[in-house]
Amino acid sequence: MTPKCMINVCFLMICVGVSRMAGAQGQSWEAPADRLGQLEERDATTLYDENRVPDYVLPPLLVNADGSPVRDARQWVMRRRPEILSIFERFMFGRSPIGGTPTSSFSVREAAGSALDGLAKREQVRFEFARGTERAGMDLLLYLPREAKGPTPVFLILNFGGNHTISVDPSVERPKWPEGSDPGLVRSLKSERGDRAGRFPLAAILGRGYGLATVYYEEMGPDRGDAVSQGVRGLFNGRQGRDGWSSIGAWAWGLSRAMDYLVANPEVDSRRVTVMGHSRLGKTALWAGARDQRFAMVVSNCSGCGGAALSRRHYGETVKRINTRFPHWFCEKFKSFNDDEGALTLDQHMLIALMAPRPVYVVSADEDLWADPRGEFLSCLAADPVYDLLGVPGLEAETMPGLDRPLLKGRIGYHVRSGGHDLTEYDWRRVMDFADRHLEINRE
Ligand code: GTR
Repeated sequence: MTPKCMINVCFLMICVGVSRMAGAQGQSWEAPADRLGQLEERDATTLYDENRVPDYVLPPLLVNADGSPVRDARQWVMRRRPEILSIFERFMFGRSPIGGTPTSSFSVREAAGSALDGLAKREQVRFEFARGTERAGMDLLLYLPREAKGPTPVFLILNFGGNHTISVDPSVERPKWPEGSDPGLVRSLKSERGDRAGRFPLAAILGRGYGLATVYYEEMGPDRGDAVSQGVRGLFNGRQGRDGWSSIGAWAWGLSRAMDYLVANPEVDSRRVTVMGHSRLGKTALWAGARDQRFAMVVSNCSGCGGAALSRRHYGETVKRINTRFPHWFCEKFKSFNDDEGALTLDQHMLIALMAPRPVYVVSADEDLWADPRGEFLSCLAADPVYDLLGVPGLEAETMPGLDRPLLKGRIGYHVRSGGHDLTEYDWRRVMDFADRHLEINRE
């Protein structure tokens, strides 16, 4: 172990210790005992006891692959950052795409001057992706505040059930699937208009001067292991290797295509587009933000294992569990680490660090122990030295804050919210507080 590594490990160990002490004084979050008890009873094979978290050593962020230290911002940008991005590509999310880029075009199918009872303007945009004779596509729904005085900052977020589920707006189109598609295999065929409206508090978002753009994730590639030949990955069928792009890779690629459109839309403030996602789509938002630096800010909501949480902690969902249940989310090579996360030259603090110096916000939930709230916080903490190196404030605290006590000051923001695995209006409001501050939104 290099001396730098030792320092990192000791630092983390001290932090964990201090955080427990602070918790005893009621200031710092501790996993709720009743929830812990429930989970341990339900599933004894999963580690939920903080005292049993193994000792681990995180791969150093500021040491190059050849062992030399990263001395300044320039070395980070020119050398270490590309090195880390490439490690994530090769071992986790896969390269996307292999063997040429598909063409991507978009057309505005509908532009309505008024929607949502006069609160918004609405656009629906169709994307076509082509490679040779193969075709794929996706639909983007954009709401902008109707009274916007200039280009609007926008949140771009994938949705789980179809664009028609995010509000009861009757004019939003359902995704189109080939005649006879099986509703058992396609989530959006079963979902109803407005089903997921609770996760998209549009009045609050638009009322604060933000726009919202969304795409149904499975249009880019069905969320199934047997669907590699469908969606955008289908454009490269037969060309997948062990590091060929994963489903998350495909979804993240789609987010960048959506960004191409937002950049081209003069009503959007394209220098203030935040990519955001919940759960598996939080993992996707992190990967999209790492790959595409046009995203000014990145938000991970309850992303857990493979997202913001440190894999080496083994707490809650593990690499093996996620690779077994969702083998298509990551590339084949990631499975080699099922029983040995320690052999990985990456951990998730490095994914957070790839956002630097841009603002990144991580949300955990009190009862969502499967996603390891503490592991998400420690990941933010371990990413902090890169922000420091780049001369901007990172995480403002060294111990976990209390429940519902957001950390908004530095460019790494964090909160752990009351309740379970979800994306709530409380989360949105804190994320907007953070965005107001760090994207320097001028409301005059
Ligand atoms: C869970 C999975 C998590 C999380 C979640 C989701 O079952 O274990 O990693 O991503 O699904 O995306 O809903």
